[in-house]
Formats: sequence, structure tokens, C-alpha cells
Amino acid sequence: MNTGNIQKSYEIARERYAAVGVNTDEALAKLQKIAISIHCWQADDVNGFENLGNLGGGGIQATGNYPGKARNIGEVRADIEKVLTLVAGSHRLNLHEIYGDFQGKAVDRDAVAPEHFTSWIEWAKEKGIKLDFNSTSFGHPKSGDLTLANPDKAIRDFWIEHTKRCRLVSEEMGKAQNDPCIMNLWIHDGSKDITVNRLKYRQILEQSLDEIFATEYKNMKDCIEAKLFGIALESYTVGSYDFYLGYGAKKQKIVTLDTGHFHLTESIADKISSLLLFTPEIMLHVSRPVRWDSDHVTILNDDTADLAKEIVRADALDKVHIGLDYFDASINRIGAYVIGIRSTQKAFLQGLLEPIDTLRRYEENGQYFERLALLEEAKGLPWNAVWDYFCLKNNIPVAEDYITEIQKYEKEVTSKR
Ligand code: RNT
Ligand code: ZN
Repeated sequence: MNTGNIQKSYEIARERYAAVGVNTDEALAKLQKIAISIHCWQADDVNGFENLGNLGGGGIQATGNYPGKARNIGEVRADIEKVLTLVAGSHRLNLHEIYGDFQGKAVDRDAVAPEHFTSWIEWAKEKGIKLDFNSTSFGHPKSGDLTLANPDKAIRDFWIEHTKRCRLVSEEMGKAQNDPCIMNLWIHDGSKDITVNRLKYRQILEQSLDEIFATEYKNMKDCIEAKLFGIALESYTVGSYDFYLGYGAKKQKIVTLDTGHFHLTESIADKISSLLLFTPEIMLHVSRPVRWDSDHVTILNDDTADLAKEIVRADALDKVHIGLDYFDASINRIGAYVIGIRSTQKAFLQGLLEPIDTLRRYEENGQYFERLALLEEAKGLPWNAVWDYFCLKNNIPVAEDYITEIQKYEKEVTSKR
């Protein structure tokens, strides 16, 4: 890329934005601070490295068999390190329990402990990355259709113990990194066919959560993630959105909004301003549902852009944790990461460049034609020149230049796996 042209384009864009009352330098400074919690599970199609034999199940599945997936912790770390050379800003890594460093030992889920994450904590510290965490209740012989909502006390207690231990792991991560570790709790519990005990399972889940959350921690924050349905669990989901929204509002827990977990015509962006009023913070799993919760790679589409805009409009960047959640096994996985991260950042940049003061003034004056006109014109403002400059300034590949970097890594590293 011609650096001189990028700089020149930025100067022109800066002037153009100033004309609508937007300071591009300020927008860039804010974008620089937005951390994205990168999900570790795109690297290996959500397999993890426990030595128990993954049984699948739990209503999620990665499709595709593109070569080169990470086969061990070292490869996940190498891939993430590569990704970080192709994106600007400081980001976080979101680990699932099944990615623990179990050193070849069979450590069952009810035996996981902070020591299994010591090497992750050390690696993260060395690389300047903060960690987030997730309990893992899928892909295990005891997963079945019901985990925390299981009427069978032995199975339920097993998962309660697992989740409690995951909170302790998160607490230790948070302490070590001197920044709260955000722990997400998602369970697949549900039913393939019509159930006549909808209330019963939800009562059990509520009790399990109360037990899990009884211990207060200072260095971790809990978030709870709802879902519409899982594969083979189509008729009923215990942890529905209503369930977790109610629980989160009542117990002041963070509700996770996964953009793939709602009816496809539902606006996730519109939920931000309501959640901000009734729950302490928000966790996002930015994904791309195609016809269902398909977990395609996040792109800069209207849904992602609207979500980012709503967060900026609500001045809530410090209350919203931005995580990614998709797993596409059909394309280069490092490429999948980079596309998703860069597209999410582009969405936030667009939000930060919105001529919001003028738009709000129009709205308050009842000037609705003017509001719509400026919203439409704003779509064509030269945000991409600002984006290119952001990449240049951060010394990472500008525009499509990252494609060749990924091709090179594929040739030299992932194709040899
Ligand atoms: C599943 C949820 C959940 C998982 C990860 C792996 O539908 O979105 O967040 O994708 O925990
Ligand atoms: Zn999710």
C-alpha cells in the first residue's frame, strides 16, 4: 500500500468529518482502547485439549474440514500470536475450560483447578493479553440433554461443582492479570421434543445458579448466556433469554448477548439500552447467524454495525465487554479470526464516526427528514480512509494486505499440520 496516499486520504477524510462535527482523531483514540475478547475455539473447531475423548453433543457443532486446525495448546497460542500481528489494538483471549493445560492427564470437569491454567496465565502475561473464561458443559459423557437443570442430583451436582471450580479459575486469572476475568456460563440444557415440565427445569436451573454464585469473588465477573435452541434440542431451552434476563436483573449478573441466539428478525442492537438500565454490564458474543445460529465468521453487516452504533450512542463502551463467538471450519482459521476482529473494529469505528450531535439535534427539533438524510449521507462518509490510517498507524497490514500474510503462514505453518 502507498503510505503517502493513505495519509493524504486520511487528511481529506478528517476535514470531511470535521464538516459534520466529527473529530476523527478522537474516534481513533477511542477505537484504540476497545479490547475484543478473542474466542480461543475458532482455532480448533471447539475441540479443546482435555484427555477424556470428546463426545460432541450439546447442540453446537463446527462444520467443515479445512486443513490446519490447531492440534495442541502450543498451536493455539502460535495461531493467536499470528492473529495479533494482523490486528491493531490490545485484545483479550477467551478460554473454555476444555483448553486447560492438563499435561496429558485425564482431569474430569469436576476436578479442574487453577493450576491447569498456570501456563496460560504465564503466556498471557508475557504477551500482554488479558484472559476471559467459560465453563464447558457440552461434549462430555455427563452432558446429555440436561446439566445444571438435571433432576438427577448426581449429574446436577457434577456440573455445579464444575462451574464453581471454573469461577475459582477465573478469579485466579483475574487476580494474576490485575483485571477482572469475565466468566461466561452457557449450558445447552433443553429438550428435543415437547416437554410438559417447562417450569420444573427452570426452577432447578435457578437453584443451581444460586448455589454456584453463592461465593462472592472480587477478580472475576459472571455472565450468563441464553440461547434460542440447540441442534437436537429444538423444542425447549431451559436457559432462554427471558430466563437469564430475569435472573440477571434480579441478581445483578451480566447477561451475554450472542447475536446468533435470537429470532433472525430480532434486533440485538435494540437490547443494549434496555439491558444497561437493569443489569450491571453487558457481554457480547458477536457472531453471524445465517438462517440459524450457524456461527459464521463475523462480518461488517448491518447487524454488527447497528450493534456497535447503539453501544457508542449509549456511551457504554466501558460497560460492554466485546467478545467474538463463531467457529467456521471450512476456511483458513487464522483468516477467520482476522476477518471477524477487523470487521468488529470497523463497526465500532463507524459508530464512533457518526455525526451524532447533529443527528440528535435534528431529532430533538422534530426534523425527521433532516435526520434521515444525514443518516443516509453518513453511510458514504470516508470512514474507510480513517480505517486504513488506523492500520497504518498501528503498523499492521492495511486493507487486503493481510491476505498474503495469512497465505504465507498457511504455507509455512498450518499446511504442515
Ligand atoms: C453456544 C454458545 C456458546 C458457545 C461457546 C463455545 O451456542 O454461543 O457461547 O459458542 O461457549
Ligand atoms: Zn455464544
